[in-house]
Amino acid sequence: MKIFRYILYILALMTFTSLMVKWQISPYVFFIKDFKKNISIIDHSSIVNTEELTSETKNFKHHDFGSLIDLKNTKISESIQLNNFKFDWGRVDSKKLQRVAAAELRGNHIWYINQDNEELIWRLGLEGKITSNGGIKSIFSLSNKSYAYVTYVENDCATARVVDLTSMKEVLQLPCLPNSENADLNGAGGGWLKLSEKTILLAIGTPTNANTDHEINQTAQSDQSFWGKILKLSLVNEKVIVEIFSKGHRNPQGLTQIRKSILAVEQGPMGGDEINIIKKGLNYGWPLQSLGSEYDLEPINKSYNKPIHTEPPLLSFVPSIAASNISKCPQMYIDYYAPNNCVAVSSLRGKSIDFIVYKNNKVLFSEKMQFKTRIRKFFVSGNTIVAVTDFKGVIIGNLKKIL
Ligand SMILES: [Ca+2]
Repeated sequence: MKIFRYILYILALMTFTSLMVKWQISPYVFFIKDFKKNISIIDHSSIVNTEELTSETKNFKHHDFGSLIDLKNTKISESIQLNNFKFDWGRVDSKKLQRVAAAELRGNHIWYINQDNEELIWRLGLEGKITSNGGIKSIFSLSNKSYAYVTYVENDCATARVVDLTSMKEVLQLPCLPNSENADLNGAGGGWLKLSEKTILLAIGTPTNANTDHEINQTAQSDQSFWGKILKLSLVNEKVIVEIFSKGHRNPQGLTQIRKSILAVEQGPMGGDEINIIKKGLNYGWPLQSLGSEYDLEPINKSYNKPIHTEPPLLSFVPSIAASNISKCPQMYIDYYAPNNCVAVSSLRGKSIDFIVYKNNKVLFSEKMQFKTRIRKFFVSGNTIVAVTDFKGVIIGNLKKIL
């Protein structure tokens, strides 16, 4: 009889525990529900996860480049429904924010710098030379120094350089683009990924909208050119050493690491944006191969074996979304779909953040969060996403389970 009562007691306890876990029922459930109704601002405590943050600009000699936007107390005005989640978000406006070159989360603030920031352009000695959509494309650090990847036009030469922002000396000078009059420096890439304190991958594009046979596009296949490559920059004895990591890239604007894989997004021509899994020494095909077409709709070769072997993308976007950035997915989304992998991609033309779930180089499905503004960069911290738009301020929101 005693044992029977004991079993009954255990069963009751198990049922209560599983209800608490599954439906998150607690003795305070009714109180919490009422309380939540009144909250319409972002719970900013989840933004601040300083352990995840690495400041690329902490070594700026002058800390007055760029601007800060306060994300605290952002009002939630919108909600996006996904299959099992919702994303409640709001927007903070900023009149000064345009097309950003770099941004980073700093606690409750986001720091950003526009691509045409006058002060930095002046310090770089490039005033009056930021034409053909040029400007600062990215800022990153190696050891205790910050660097800028900047594109510009000087005496009909469209080109790019990497500059040490402490000494203002260039550590990498790219050659003039051939037939520079066809350059569109929006296509110069700029995605980067820190591999270690002193090593970084920096993605350089082939900046033109001309057809695949144009000399600018052809540089992507040349081992003698840094255009159209993902480069590995290493700081060795205070000197930056540059080597080619992978080739055949068109306009790679974002790089990230998911588990042990390096993933990059690049913009294609008319259709054919790509997510690629980047491995050292491989050829990602541009301009020999693309699932998009020329802008005049002439087809581009679809074979990965002819004329030479090139790597197929993990996923291609047709039509183009103008993929702008790539990062990990929010934590509860990762957990929900584990053991599969998840990567998030933002877009300018598509005005979206897509979650792409894949396994063993195969995409299983994707879910889209549709916004109304072009998204240039985004950050994922826990279940919070902060997204920097073009000209329309900053989006901040939290992913929640619907159930
Ligand atoms: Ca490709």
